[in-house]
Amino acid sequence: MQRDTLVFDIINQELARQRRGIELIASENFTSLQIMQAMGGVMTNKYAEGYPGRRYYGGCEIVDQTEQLAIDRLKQIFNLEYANVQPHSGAQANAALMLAILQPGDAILGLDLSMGGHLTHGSGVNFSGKIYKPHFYGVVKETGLIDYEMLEAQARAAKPKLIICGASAYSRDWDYARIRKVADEVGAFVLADIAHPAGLIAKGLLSSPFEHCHFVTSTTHKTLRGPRGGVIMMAKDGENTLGLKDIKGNLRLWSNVIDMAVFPGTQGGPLEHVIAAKAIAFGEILTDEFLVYQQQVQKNAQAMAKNFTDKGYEIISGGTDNHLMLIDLRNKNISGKKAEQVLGHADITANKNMVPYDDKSAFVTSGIRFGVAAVTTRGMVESDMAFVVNAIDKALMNPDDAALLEKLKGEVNEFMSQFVLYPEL
Ligand code: DSN
Repeated sequence: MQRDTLVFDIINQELARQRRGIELIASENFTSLQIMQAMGGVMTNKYAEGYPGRRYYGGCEIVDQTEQLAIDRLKQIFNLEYANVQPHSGAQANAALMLAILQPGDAILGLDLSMGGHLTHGSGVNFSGKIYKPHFYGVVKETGLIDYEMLEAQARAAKPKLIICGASAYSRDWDYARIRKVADEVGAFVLADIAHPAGLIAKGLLSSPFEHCHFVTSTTHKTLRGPRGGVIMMAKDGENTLGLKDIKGNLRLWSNVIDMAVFPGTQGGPLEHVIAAKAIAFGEILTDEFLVYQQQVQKNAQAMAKNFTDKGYEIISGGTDNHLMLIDLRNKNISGKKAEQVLGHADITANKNMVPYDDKSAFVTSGIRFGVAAVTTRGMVESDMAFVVNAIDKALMNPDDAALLEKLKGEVNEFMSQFVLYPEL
């Protein structure tokens, strides 16, 4: 078959874009070459509905090995009793988990999307807000911190079956014990969606949700630096948290119910090429090198936050504990939408984001979100944050100066050339 140079030329353009720009989208990262090789390999050809050792297709004995490795390594990272590595994404992980533990119409309580939450935590445009009855908590206006009192009041009033903690644009650690306490009081389960900070949690740099939350979901491609995908985890697959019996009268474990909710409940054939790549990523996470990486992520985020604060930018909550920060641009007279566009002209990639109590729509927004996981993988250290923040500030202060932005783009490209990305490609 003739090589599709049209598509490969486009892919090469994407490689060039990734190499020359400053990548600050908080949910992105650069995987290792071996992870990408696994994703582009022969395991994409295999159908393997079911789980290792119990599949609906023949010829699964090899992919069983990589899937089992992925499960075992993930269990080792977080000290788990149960892991499902098949969810195609974080949204799929949340959909399966909710299918497993909720009935349609059950009340759920999550962080409001406009306060930093996620679509799958009850938004009206998502399955979670259509199938279940969503209630929300927010952040305190003055501090930008999770409003635990509001969360508790909402939990007592709405009596949700599930309380969800976790966010897409929240830069602080969570008080999982406090959430579990009110959950026990009202008879709710707790789900921690750690998609964003999972890498920091894996290395003990942020509080662990596992001892307090019944269920934990994550993506694998953000701070975990693996392939695009999702996982569902439990520290304890406790029988007594379920109480359901199967047709033979045996107590059913949550692990069985969740496995069934992933396949056949919400997905068909697992992406065994991606699962092999997850296994590699989890092996990388188990190394000391990954601890050094996550420590650098945290240092870079704090250095970036300080540089922004020194220039008069308003970071929601005043700083960051993790890899990201959300900036309210209203005192800088530029919308999130315009800021995203202007930064794009200088090859700096970020995304507009609503800030808590925003007066602008989700399409315009008053805020912008920055994360440092990707630039830290490129090799940046704290001292590099001054260049990055200066470049951002220059662009945002001169949004309509095309010549200045063009010159700045050249400076950004020159700066990024020292941080070599995928030299083998
Ligand atoms: N859309 C992702 C993010 O950017 O945070 C979360 O799914």
